[in-house]
Amino acid sequence: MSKLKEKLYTKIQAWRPRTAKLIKEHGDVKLGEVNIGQAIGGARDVKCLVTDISYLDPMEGIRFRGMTIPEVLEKLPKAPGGDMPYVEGHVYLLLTGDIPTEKEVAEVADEFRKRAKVPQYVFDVLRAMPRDTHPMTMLSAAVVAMQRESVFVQKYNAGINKNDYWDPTYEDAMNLLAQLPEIAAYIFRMKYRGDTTIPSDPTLDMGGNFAHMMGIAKPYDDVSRLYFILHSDHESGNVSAHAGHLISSALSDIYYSISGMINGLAGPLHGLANQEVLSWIQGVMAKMGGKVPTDEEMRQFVWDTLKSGQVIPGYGHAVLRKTDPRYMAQREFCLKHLPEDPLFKYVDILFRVVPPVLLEQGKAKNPWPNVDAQSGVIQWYYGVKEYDFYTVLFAVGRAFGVAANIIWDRALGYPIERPKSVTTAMLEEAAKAASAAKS
Ligand code: NMX
Ligand code: MLT
Repeated sequence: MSKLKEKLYTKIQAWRPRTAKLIKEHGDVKLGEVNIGQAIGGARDVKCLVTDISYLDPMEGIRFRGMTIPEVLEKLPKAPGGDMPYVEGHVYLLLTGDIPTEKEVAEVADEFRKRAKVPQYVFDVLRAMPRDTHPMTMLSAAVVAMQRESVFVQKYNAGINKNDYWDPTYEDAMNLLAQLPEIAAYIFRMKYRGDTTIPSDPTLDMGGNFAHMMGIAKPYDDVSRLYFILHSDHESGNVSAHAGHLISSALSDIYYSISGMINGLAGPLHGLANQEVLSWIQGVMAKMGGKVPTDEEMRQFVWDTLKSGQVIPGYGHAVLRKTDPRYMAQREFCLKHLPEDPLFKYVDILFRVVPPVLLEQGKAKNPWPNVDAQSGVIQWYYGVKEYDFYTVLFAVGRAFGVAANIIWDRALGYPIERPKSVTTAMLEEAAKAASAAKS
């Protein structure tokens, strides 16, 4: 057993009695009530999911294992010569809740290295797809094609004890995570760089190797590390994390679950917003003939978009009620590395202009930018101008968090998810009864 898996098992054993006690002794304690608005309105604020991997406070933003983004970026061991932590260290943190030592990071890197070989048939599947297929479709297909590799399925069919489900789930998760960056880079080079794919370099860490396989020089290794860490998790209720959890609750293996996670992320209201931001800004640039607009010109453009019945991509959030700290972390990177970039200047103007416009319009509950408003600029600057690809980068990062959640779901024996639905007539009945009680 690897050191990480051993440590995880110790943590799981210590955690299980807490969950068991809550269910057994306090299962009927109320966390809140559900009203009609929530039942129709996408279950906003309904507290019915449990995760300890991350928590999203509306005002503060995400904490991974109790740590804010600046704390995570400061405390995790860093790749030599870089400013950003190893992705491998972040995986250790997500899984165990502890900051790893350099040695522990090296052990995780070694574990990933041993699992990194992507089966040839995955590349064959990708190559058989029409080249103009969206890269998210390719990624999802590649992941689900690998389902035949599932250790969980083999063990399940052999009659494994429920208590041990987490073990083959860990095996599947670590195998998939080790291979996902290469699959993503392969899609990129095959689709957008004339099919000149670059073999993996096993001497590099995950971020460094991803930059190498993308064919992009430093500091893109740091960009990749930052990107994968920032996108890794956003508690359980967002579409991608929830999709992964939901699918895996049926004991579908990690390949089915992560493929489903990718499909959820591919919607324009969720992860695809990062490509929408870029295509939208390109539209502004074309209208402006490339010149940087004044605040007033940009304001007009934002209003035109709203008046045509579209959303402003990269702004708003279902939970956050302030600027997303993931936006701020990327903004800081831009201010350091690309302050004069014309696209960054556009994004900077939007940061000033969009929130007051959304406030004036009065619909969006959160007028501030989310993670997707800033991320494409960095990719564009380092040469990844094919913005269809941006959500693939989000997906690789998100897989680290969702996989950690799924391993813990299996360790704590979370059951199949099955909320109850009602009919419109039942809601009308409930509304009538409430009105009668009031009068
Ligand atoms: N531009 C225009 N209108 C907006 C925006 C926006 N950025 N954000 C919310 N609204 C509207 C929303 O469409 C809704 O309108 P209506 O009443 O006509 O249906 C109204 O404001 C109330 O919505 P909220 O309750 O504030 O937001 P909700 O929780 O329903 O949705 C998002 C959250 C993120 C889907 C929404 O803010 C949005 O569509 N943003 C733009 C797309 C985006 O950036 N998505 C990425 C989110 C982060 N991620 O990576 O997943
Ligand atoms: C995410 O990272 O999943 C998004 O910010 C969406 C969300 O949390 O609702």
